Amino acid sequence: MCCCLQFREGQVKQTKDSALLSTVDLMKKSEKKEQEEEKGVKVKEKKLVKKLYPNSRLFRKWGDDLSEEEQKEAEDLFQRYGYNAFLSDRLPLNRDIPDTRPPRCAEKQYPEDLPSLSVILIYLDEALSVIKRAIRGIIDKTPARLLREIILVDDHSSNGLFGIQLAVGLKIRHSEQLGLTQARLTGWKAAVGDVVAILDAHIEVHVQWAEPLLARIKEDRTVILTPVFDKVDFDDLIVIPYMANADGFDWALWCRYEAFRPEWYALEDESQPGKSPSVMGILVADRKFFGEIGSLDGGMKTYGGENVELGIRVWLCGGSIEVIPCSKVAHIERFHKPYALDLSALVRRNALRVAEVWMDDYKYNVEVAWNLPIGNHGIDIGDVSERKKLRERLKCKPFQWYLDNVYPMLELLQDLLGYGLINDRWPAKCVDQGPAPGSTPILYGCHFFSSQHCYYLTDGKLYIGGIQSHKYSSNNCLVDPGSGVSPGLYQCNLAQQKKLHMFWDFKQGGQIQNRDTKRCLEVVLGDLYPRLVLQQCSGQRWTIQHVITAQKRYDWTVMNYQR
Ligand SMILES: [Mn+2]
Repeated sequence: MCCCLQFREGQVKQTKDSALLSTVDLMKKSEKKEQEEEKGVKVKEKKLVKKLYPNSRLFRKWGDDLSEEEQKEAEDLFQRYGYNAFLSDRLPLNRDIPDTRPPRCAEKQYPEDLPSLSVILIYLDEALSVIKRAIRGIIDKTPARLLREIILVDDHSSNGLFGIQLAVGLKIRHSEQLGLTQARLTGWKAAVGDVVAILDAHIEVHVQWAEPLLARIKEDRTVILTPVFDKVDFDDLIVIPYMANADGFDWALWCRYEAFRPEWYALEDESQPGKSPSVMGILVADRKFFGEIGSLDGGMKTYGGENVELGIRVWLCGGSIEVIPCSKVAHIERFHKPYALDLSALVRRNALRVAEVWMDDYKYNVEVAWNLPIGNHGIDIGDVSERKKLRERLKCKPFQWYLDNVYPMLELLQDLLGYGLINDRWPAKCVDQGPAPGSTPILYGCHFFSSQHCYYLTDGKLYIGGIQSHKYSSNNCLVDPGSGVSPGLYQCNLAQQKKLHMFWDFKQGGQIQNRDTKRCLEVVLGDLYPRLVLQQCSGQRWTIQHVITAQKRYDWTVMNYQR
């Protein structure tokens, strides 16, 4: 999938069925045993092999018994693909993977007469055995009467299209690298089945993955679906079961797992489809409906944002998004991705594009999340006029409707007066949340990362170290502990409960003074370096990077109240 599972893994609840996890292990052991039996009864001496790559992530829990030659080959392939292609080359293409669906899924009956399916596998620099295993699984686990074709879309890999033979299907190669969104669009345009499943090529489908998807789309062609991913570890390729979650995002538009709405949990049946604000990137849709609702934004570059754009658009313009727990796909989480190393600049650009077209005045939240000046970010987002016309043509609802009805957990960030880096008379030093986990903010060389992003609110709170996008998350508030010279940083809700001194007076270019204790946040020269302290105000002045003017705040608030 497109998005950033590895960045947001903390969100995921995993089931701990070690029996399932050890399947591949058993498989490996039995293979090894056979090899040894072939070689006769000679008892092999266990040789100690030198570890050539003690720091490589590949060998952390795998590869102890490889020769030096094999280690070299495995490491080379790992550097190239971001996963263990060496092991993949040695596993059967039809290896068994555990059935990780909720138990009730196996009892479900699906109609015989279902729409036909085109499976689109997009890839860039993928190991041949990984692609072949994906194809083999799709052919083995999709009823032949339903599988119309498999389409491979190669986004200009350096290793070419290989010699894969497809009985039913197509191979398409981009003549230059166009990015994930374009690769998905290329596959969709070429497809002829009733339904398209647009997947990554580093996946293995589970048993009966297609039927629940096709049955749901047969019921309602305006629903765009996503299967549930299991994680395949990049090093030992073991399948780790993930439970179903909704797919959400933060205001920077990084994707993240999200709880379903309360109605889903009330069903007490984890095999039921759940509504979702967005998709992670891979998707299943009625082929024609997908076109009617504007497919994907072809102006997206390389990576990121297109999944959120799809989610918002589908909900606002007459469709909906669901996660289907009975359809599972195991997905290799790469250690590193083949696209550009600095993905964040691309995600930022794409996120601003989504904001401009779909978020009305809430687009400012995306600018705040990326620490850009409101209404003046200066970043080229390409031409969005066609997407704006599409929004009009489809008569889509305002973004407020999405916030109210689809993703009410998004925090609205309405009460900001200023945000960004805070610094004082040492221009190269900034207020920083300090070593985590800790509760003492410090002065540190300005590096512009989120540990130095500060937010000053209308009620006098001052957050340090980033701002949360969701109502269930807590920010960290600057407090005056009342004694000592060190300022403190506490979760705002705890600070509020404990009635800590957490409200500050601050105007651009002025002092930062606590309302209760009247002490000021100031800098003193320590023995070696300047230190951040609380003390009797001496008139030290501070500036915050971006100020939200009264006029802008007024527009923004009025806009929100009007709806
Ligand atoms: Mn992927």
